[in-house]
Amino acid sequence: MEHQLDEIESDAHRELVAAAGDRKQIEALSQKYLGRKGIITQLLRSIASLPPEVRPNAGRRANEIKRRLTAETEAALLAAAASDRSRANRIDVSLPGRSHLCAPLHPITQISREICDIFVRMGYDIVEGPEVEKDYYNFEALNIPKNHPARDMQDTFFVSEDVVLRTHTSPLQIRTMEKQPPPVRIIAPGKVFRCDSDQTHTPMFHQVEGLLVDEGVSFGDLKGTLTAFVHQMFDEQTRLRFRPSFFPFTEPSAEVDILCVICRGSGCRVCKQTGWLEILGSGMVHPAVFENVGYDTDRFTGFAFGMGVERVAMLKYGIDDLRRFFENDLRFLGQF
Ligand code: 2NL
Repeated sequence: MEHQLDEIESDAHRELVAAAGDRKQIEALSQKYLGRKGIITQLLRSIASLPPEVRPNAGRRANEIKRRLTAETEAALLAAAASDRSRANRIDVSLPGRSHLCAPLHPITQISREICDIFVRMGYDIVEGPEVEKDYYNFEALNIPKNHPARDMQDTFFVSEDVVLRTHTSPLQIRTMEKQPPPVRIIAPGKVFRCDSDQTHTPMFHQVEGLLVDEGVSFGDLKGTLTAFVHQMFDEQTRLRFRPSFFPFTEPSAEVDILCVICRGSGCRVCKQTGWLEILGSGMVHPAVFENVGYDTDRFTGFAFGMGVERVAMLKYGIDDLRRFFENDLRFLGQF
């Protein structure tokens, strides 16, 4: 009897292992061994007719086997259900992939980043800040007095008497200088606002300004830095010239022209027959600006510059109408 029980258990175990993952087969095996007419069930019934001295042992063994096989069958059914589920969730790697429509960055964003990257490689830090500014940071601190034409209602969006939409990103540079002593090497990109709208002006445009302050900074440093910038932004062969100019916040001031990228200097409609295109304004920081932020003007000098991103983008890509950047025509924007 005991030998018979061992054999039944090992047979059932072997068959269950072979049926792994197949729910129908496992259920059939459960019936075959544990069902109402199953082998183990019948065996348990037959124990009653055994001689009394072997009955307890045989009964215990048979019940043990029944318990073990029941547990094994349940485990096999659970495993089969789990593998059914994972088969249903299986990924068909032969299916064609779904393509994603990936938009390029707006050309203004691309050019703004390209300008900043050139200065970041020279060791400048990027600073960003509020588009709504106090009159003080936008004008007063920059040596633009109360009666200056730049403050005219025609140029500035006023939020209240002493709050404006910034007309340049210089307020960020004033705020930075207020917070830290020299040396300062920063680049300030962002949106700026002027109350002006026609063929060549939009009420909002983008600017990048730069500022460097340290001991012994000269106009030669300004020329070298801006020449390196133009050569990286356009190409190494691009010729440039520094033309005297005026800004209230720099002295001396210079505007930088590049040789016309369209006619190469011979004169055309784009350069208005001058052969040159203005790309940025610059100068040595006015001592009055340094005094406003508490910098020692005997010890420190610096240069600053500013450029319109739309203008640089138009020159670089040969775009003739500023409004293209704001129409959101994907056929135009997708070209960059
Ligand atoms: C232009 C000219 C310029 C500056 C911006 C500046 C900033 C500080 C002090 C002194 Cl905090 N200057 N910025 C200097 C010269 C020119 O921009 O044509 N921008 C579009």
